[in-house]
Amino acid sequence: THSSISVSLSVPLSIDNQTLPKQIDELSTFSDAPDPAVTRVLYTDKDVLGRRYIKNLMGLAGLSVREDAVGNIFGRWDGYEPDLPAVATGSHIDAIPYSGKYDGVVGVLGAIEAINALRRSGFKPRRSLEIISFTSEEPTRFGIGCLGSRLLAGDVTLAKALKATVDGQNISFLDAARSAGYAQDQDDLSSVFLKKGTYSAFVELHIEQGPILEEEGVAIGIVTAIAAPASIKVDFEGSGGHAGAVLMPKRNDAGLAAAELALAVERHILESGSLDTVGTVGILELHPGAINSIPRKAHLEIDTRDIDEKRRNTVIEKIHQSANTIAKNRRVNLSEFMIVNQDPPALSGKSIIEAMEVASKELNLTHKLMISRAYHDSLFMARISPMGMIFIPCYKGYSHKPEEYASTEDIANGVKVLALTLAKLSLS
Ligand code: HGY
Ligand code: MN
Ligand code: MN
Ligand code: MN
Repeated sequence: THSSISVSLSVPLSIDNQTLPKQIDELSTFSDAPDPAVTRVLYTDKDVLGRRYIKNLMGLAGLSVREDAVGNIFGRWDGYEPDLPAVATGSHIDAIPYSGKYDGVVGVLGAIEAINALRRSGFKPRRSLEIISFTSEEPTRFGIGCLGSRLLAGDVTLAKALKATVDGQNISFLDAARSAGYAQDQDDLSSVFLKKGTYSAFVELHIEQGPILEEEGVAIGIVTAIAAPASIKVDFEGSGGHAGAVLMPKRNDAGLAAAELALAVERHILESGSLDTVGTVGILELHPGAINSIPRKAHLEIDTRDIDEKRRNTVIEKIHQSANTIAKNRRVNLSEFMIVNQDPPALSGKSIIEAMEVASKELNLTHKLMISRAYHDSLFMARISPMGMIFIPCYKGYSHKPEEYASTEDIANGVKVLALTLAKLSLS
């Protein structure tokens, strides 16, 4: 098995602890939010600057760089048996509004540094090593997370849906992609689909986005499964009217319907009886949004996840029932109840878990098996290749906010485990 592969390096792995943190800081300057927050949304000019930055570093690392129709970026180090399925790694550099500078970035810049460290140690890959910087891991612009990796995994429905998808400013997906230099010569996105067997393994390095590793003083998390995410878009519509003149019995307030549904989401989540069931109403917009005008339209978006898919689906059914009941009781119209995605969880590949455990042991790093409550591109890469994830601690588990932080030492540990794991998988 992979784990028995011993990697003989002419010099021990060493991580450049000066350059990597500087690169993380530099990449974070390509942002539409003031420091220390980062906002880098798909296909915006800041995203394009970030992409250029990554492609340049991939080139400097001696990788051959290519991009697909939606802007997934690939940097490849050819092995001495280049026709074998390659070993892939990677993550994302897009950042949701007012978030931090480590989510995703550690798995892209860290992967490039892992390749540099392997080169410096005299390693020669048998299977090629390929770094992927995935397009739009975050749902911010077009409402669907992991858009790039879903397409790589061959999501036919999504490829079709994207031809009719627009963002909040009514810009179509294809026009947005073209404004960033992609999807030039075609609108058939199936060219993005990867052939089965393209990769023999996919490994992603990521901050934990939770407090466990830091609290327990463990250096490395080895992910065994990724929770099942789902997202729902809901619109309520009422007749609105004057906040002073319309008496309460005459109202059908869309805003109150949305507020009641948000609380119903919390109730249905807690009813599941498991701490692994979570739910969030992260978007709640009232229209027209004037203090003295009764909301005639309310738009809310619900994110709910669980490591147990059945339990999560039960919550979704209850939310749908509540939306109908609330609409009836409040005499508003439930004009939209759309399940945007309802994905199964993913399990990590046994052999990949073993390789990561042995690499952590060889590096004398404490490590533990754990689940990922956040979703990642790995969730979809698991559909086309055995997958594994390496977690490193982050400050108080903070993520998706400017206080997100991972220490240089923790990042270096993660990069070393990634480098050694990639080397083992490449020689397997
Ligand atoms: O929301 C998530 O789980 C991921 O960080 N986009
Ligand atoms: Mn994220
Ligand atoms: Mn992420
Ligand atoms: Mn809507």
